[in-house]
Amino acid sequence: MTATVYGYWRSSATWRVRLALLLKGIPFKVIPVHLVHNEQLGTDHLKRNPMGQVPAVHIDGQMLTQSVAIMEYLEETRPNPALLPTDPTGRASVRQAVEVINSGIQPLQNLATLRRLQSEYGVERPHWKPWAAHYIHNGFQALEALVAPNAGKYLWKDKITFADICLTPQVYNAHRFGVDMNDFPTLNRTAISAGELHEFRAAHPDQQPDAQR
Ligand SMILES: N[C@@H](CCC(=O)N[C@@H](CS)C(=O)NCC(=O)O)C(=O)O
Repeated sequence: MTATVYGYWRSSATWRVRLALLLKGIPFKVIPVHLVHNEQLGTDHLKRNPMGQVPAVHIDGQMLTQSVAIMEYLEETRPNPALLPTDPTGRASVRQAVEVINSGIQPLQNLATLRRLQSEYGVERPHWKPWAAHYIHNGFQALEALVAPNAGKYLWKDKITFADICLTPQVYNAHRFGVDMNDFPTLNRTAISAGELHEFRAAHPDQQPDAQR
């Protein structure tokens, strides 16, 4: 069955879902939802995702939202190849890395957050970049300390997991917002390794049909 991903080329949460689908070999098509044009807030999309965000994924006859919940669903319904370690400690470690990014960094530099800074508090666009860079830098400092003891070629030993899936788009945003990745040697090294895999190359925003260069 072909899944449908409603997403935006440069959305980090959409990128996570693309990666999980590609790594598990699940066919999917993409329906672009243009975030800058506010299509995420249109009536049709709010029916798919009442948060007014991307992604939303139609799979197995249902609409799912929240990229981490979608990855967990895919892992439970299509366990091979596994994207979580088998042991509880390893799984907790990977999920811990996921949450640092998913709840500790990404929401603080999301478009709606930055727009509200401006509309409600008068924080103009030139200040968005240092705002976002601050939260990425803080989160990456914690993440580097958490993952370094268990990292191998990738964040969890030599195995691609949800942690790499979440890290890759966040590193892309780090570059966009001017964060120096040399401050985070493990994150930088493992993100470069993962980026060499063909699934990671195919999931890159520049390869998406709605990419704007
Ligand atoms: N926790 C959500 C976050 C989704 C999210 O923040 N999506 C962003 C793009 S990465 C979005 O739709 N932003 C629209 C906006 O800020 O207006 C998930 O993981 O799916």
